Amino acid sequence: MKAVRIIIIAILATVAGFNSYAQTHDHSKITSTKTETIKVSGNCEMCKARIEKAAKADGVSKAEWSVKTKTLAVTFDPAKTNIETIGKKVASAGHDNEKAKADIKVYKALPGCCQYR
Ligand SMILES: [Cu+2]
Repeated sequence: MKAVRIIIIAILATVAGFNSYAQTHDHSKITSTKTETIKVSGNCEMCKARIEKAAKADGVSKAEWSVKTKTLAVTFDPAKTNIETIGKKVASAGHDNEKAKADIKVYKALPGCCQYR
């Protein structure tokens, strides 16, 4: 019967080990990021800087706009923001995109080289 007792102790120790593992390993605290790409109107390097600056708000870890393809790739925390919000931020800086259009007043205030319409 000694062997049985040892096996039971071994099982209990394993279960206890799992429990403490679960407690120190809270899955709700792990943040996952999402990357999405949207079309954003613009012309030049100045536009690039403006678009990326506008997109980099709370929850956005990476924003990169391409002058060549006119696409903005954003990496963000879906718990903090979403692509619609990011699109609105970019539009409020003067750049039309898939999610929102820039206000005419904001657009007219852009430097001449940046006016894409
Ligand atoms: Cu520009």
